[in-house]
Amino acid sequence: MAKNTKIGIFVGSGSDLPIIDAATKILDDFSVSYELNILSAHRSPHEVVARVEELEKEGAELFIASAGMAAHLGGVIAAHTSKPVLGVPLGGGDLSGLDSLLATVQMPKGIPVATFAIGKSGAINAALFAVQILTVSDEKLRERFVEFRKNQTKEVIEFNSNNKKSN
Ligand code: RP5
Repeated sequence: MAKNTKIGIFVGSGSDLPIIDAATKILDDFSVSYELNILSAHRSPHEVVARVEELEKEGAELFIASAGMAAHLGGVIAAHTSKPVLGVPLGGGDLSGLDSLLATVQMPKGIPVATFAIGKSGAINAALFAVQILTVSDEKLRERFVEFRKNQTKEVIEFNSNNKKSN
């Protein structure tokens, strides 16, 4: 059964939600459909795989996986789909995210996980990159993305005008 969910988002724990909210906000702003699942590669592996496979059958075009500590979520999802997987490592553990960064980025050849920065910046960039992937086949979305970038630049220039100092 084909639904209209473009992006499957998975986080490993409810404790990850405050960070992934930054990604879903971007997707909301671009009116890109997603489904957010809180399922762990370790604590509920069968449910992760089942939902990834269902989402792909339903028409999802890519996945975002975000987890902390020994973050295997991106790799497990990538192993069960042919769609692109964007990985967002999270801080918060004793190693401040270096653990999840390495666990997410150091994939063995053959099963890529495109890995972003640790934490909120990575979550935002993964969402923006997901939008960029979708712009390849969606001209209207591409126009909105270009507009977003222009506005972002404008904000930087305005901030500079209002705050620069000299003596
Ligand atoms: C990972 O372990 C989760 O993604 C989370 O970032 C981390 C800690 O999980 P909790 O113990 O807070 O549930 O699986």
